[in-house]
Amino acid sequence: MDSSKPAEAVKNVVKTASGKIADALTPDVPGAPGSAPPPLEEPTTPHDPLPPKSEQGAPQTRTPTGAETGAPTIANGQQGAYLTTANGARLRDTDHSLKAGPRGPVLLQDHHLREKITHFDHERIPERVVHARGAGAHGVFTAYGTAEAVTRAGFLKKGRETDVFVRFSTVLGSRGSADTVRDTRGFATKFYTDEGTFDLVGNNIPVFFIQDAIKFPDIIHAGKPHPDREIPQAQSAHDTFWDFVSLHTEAQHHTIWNMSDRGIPRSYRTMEGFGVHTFRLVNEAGETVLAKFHWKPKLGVHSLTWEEAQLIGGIDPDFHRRDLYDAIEAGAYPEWELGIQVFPDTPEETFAGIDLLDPTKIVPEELAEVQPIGRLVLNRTPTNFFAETEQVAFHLGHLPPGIDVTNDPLLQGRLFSYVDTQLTRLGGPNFTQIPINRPHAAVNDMLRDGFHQHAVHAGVAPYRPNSLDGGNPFPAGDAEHAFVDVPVTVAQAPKVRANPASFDDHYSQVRLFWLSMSPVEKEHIIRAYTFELGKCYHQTIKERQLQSLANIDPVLCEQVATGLGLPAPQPTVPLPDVTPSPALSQVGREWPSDGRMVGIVVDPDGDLEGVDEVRRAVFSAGMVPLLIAPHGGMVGDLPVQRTFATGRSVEFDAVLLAGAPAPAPDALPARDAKAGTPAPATVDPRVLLLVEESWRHAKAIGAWGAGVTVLEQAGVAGTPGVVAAGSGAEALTAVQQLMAAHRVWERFPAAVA
Ligand code: HDE
Repeated sequence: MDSSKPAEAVKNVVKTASGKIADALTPDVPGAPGSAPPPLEEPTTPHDPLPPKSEQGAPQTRTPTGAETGAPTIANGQQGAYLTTANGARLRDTDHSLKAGPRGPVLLQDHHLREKITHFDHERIPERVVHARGAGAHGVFTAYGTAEAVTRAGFLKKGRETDVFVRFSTVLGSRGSADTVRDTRGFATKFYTDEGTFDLVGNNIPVFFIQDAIKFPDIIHAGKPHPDREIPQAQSAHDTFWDFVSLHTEAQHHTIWNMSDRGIPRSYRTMEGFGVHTFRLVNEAGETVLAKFHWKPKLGVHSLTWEEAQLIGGIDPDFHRRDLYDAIEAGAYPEWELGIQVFPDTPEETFAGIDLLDPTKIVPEELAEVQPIGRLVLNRTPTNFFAETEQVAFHLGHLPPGIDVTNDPLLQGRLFSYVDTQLTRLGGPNFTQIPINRPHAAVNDMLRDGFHQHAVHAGVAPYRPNSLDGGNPFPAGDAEHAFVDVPVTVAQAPKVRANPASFDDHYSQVRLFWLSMSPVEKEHIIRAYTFELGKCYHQTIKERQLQSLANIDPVLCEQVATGLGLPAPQPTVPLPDVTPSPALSQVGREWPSDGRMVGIVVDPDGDLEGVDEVRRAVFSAGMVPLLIAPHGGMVGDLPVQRTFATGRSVEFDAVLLAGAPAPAPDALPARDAKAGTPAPATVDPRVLLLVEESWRHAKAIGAWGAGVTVLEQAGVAGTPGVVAAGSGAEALTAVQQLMAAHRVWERFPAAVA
């Protein structure tokens, strides 16, 4: 067999071993591990490594100093058909250690055993101290050219395309924690520009808990699990978190965002992103403006419900990373527009009375429009999680010419922290030479040696000035696009440990956020505070946080106090008269449904032809159909992705009922808790649960044919967002229209205005 054609070789083995079924079970539904279906028998004919899956990308093969090598990206991976040592010597056996006889002791001379075990012993590196849990993807950024007037950054010139790598993350949890916890999400983007790498290291929430970086260890120690019992994992619902934020009231603005639906995104694809700080942009003429960066998702901002988030935490803790990878594999590429709010660079560094250096404040979009400057498309998943997502190292100081920092004291501390943390995490100072971090620009930095040095520097004079290396490297001027720190005038002032007085307003924008929410979003916020504070042990901490809520809004405070069984305190600050910002609400607009998951309940005795048509129509509409059947394998000619026993409503954005399947043989309470107590129903109890949960989470539900009777048995027929249609096509069209608003909001009653 020709070993240069590995995919072909494996395909042949698969065909003969498992025939038609293997092909049919892995149709267009994303998520198959490996680039070819595995054969039943262990393959024994040597061939080269399988190619990566078609949707997988990898860092370009650049040298450590940024030069293109022209080698394909798979050259970074394993080579050849045969098992070798780390030094390339071929091995005959890796299953037995070298022993003094089959029953004898293992010999110290077994270099292969020692290499294998020693390397394994050192596979782990320290996880990130924050943002440990994350998922990344490759993509491309295309500039509109609309920022050319305000910045000379080359990658923002019209039509320029720049490779990017984006890493999304939660903040508090460990590397193995669940994706759907209530938390802030990181949104860090590495632009490999030809003028040096630009890292935009942002979050999905536009404000931060603290105004000065020196408080970062405090807020993180408060949010992380308690140091004695190390619980709770990846949660803010505990005493130390609420102890800190109720005492340190500048955290209240970020906290209300976390308690809102923004704290539990539906998907990374449905998150906004924010640079948070104000940056300074410089154009060709040396003129400056202040600016804030925003990412706007093509699919709009959507969130889970708290109940969904909790269920998914157990059912599919990898929900967000799976969603990201599956969407890319399905061709529903996640997309955002990058936008900027632009402000005049005045000595006061304020806009409409808002201090632009205070990272606990936003500038409402109604006051300063977000102007789109480019489009980000994520179109390739990583080939190797560790090499790419784990080893990627972001740093706020990775700035191209045209983008500079401001004196925001939070930003200033971050400029120190990111390089510092990589020294420990990535084991030395050469982390920019790791493939995912290699710049796509020529590097000539005079930094030398250190652990894991990959460059082979020539010359004898890594210093300036020199004559021995002919004077190289030379300083660049404006013509060569040098990064020049903007010569901002620093106002004369005493050296102090203090904040500007404007930083003392901790409540007005929290109130602004609250008043900008729709009634249903307010309900969710009330429930979130009640849940989180309800999890606190100490009454004093709840009372102290209620005081902060009283300073935000009396209705919010009263409602949460009622849930906690405590009296609502009076405000201690005057409640400001603020103008709401409708742009902050997620409700009321319509968005595309690309890459959404549609569950289709199938009855093996029902309309299978109709199911096949609907399944195809879901694919053509850019969504992913998952068939839910009484048993796995095939139903007729259709492959099943979920069974009544393995599926759960929270995986789906909408549900279609193609039949009324009778209780399956495994609908036994003894075997599947979801089967519940046997009921007189003629429909499988797991299907009824699916419909009830989908209804409770305000998802669109459609049915046709016998499926309509399920709606009746579940008691949801005729309610908003529940469609009894004449055909599968009709049901799908109606459900897709409903999905545009994300949820059937009328189903959430609201007690507050
Ligand atoms: Fe970070 N932050 N941060 N942060 N941050 C880190 O860097 C830090 C802050 C953000 O996917 C660490 O490589 C300080 C704000 C993201 O790899 C560390 C302060 C914002 C990520 C660090 C902040 C962020 C990090 C941990 C207070 C939004 C994940 C590992 C001044 C604008 C990046 C690492 C990734 C990661 C320090 C506050 C975003 C320790 C000192 C504000 C998205 O260096």
